[in-house]
Amino acid sequence: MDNLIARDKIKINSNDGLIIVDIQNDFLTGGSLAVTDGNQIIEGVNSLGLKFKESGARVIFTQDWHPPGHWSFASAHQGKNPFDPIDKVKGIGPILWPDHCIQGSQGANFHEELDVSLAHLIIRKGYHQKIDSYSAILENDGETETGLEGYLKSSKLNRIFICGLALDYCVNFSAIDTVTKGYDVWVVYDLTRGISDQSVHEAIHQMQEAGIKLVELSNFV
Ligand code: VGL
Ligand code: ZN
Repeated sequence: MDNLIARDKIKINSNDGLIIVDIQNDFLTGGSLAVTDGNQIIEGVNSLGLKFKESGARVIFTQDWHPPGHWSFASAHQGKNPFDPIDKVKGIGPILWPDHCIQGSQGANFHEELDVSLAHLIIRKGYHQKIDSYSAILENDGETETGLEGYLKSSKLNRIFICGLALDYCVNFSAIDTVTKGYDVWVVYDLTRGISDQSVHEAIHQMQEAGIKLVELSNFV
């Protein structure tokens, strides 16, 4: 892994944005879709977020925000179990999930140690009953926009850093969409954790192919 991390020293400027993806109770210890060791990134995310804010850059949080009975939940499909693959349903998949991040629930709240006061923007996604949204930019139907792109554009950002959960889903899809929109995209690897080793492996490969760079907290000066 070490040889995939860029060695660049990064000085944050006012055209930079940090997207902090889905650090919500359901993705953390005790949550319904807990990501292994997810809690370990919180302290570093807070310190990087502060660095961005103090450097005049933008800090954006995303929040997975599903209505009860959302179609990404296995419980909404007869005979399906969490983590079953699903295809052929536009806007959903490739995986069905346990119920998680239900609007207004404790599981959907940000972790209490996450410094959400750093936020310039909080973007909620996945709130259409029949469309999932792994990406912070485009929902899984490939056409419904979250609105984040307009914000990036009007804030004149050109370099976007991404951290949070989960590396193999929402971080990966957000990074791919952002680079596709023409931004210079960096994933802060040690401030992410993934759901499964196999899909993390695939996600890293995809990100490399797409020209997304990996860095670590220690790259920031
Ligand atoms: C996520 C699965 C379902 C994520 C969200 O934040 O990566 N994964 N919903
Ligand atoms: Zn979700």
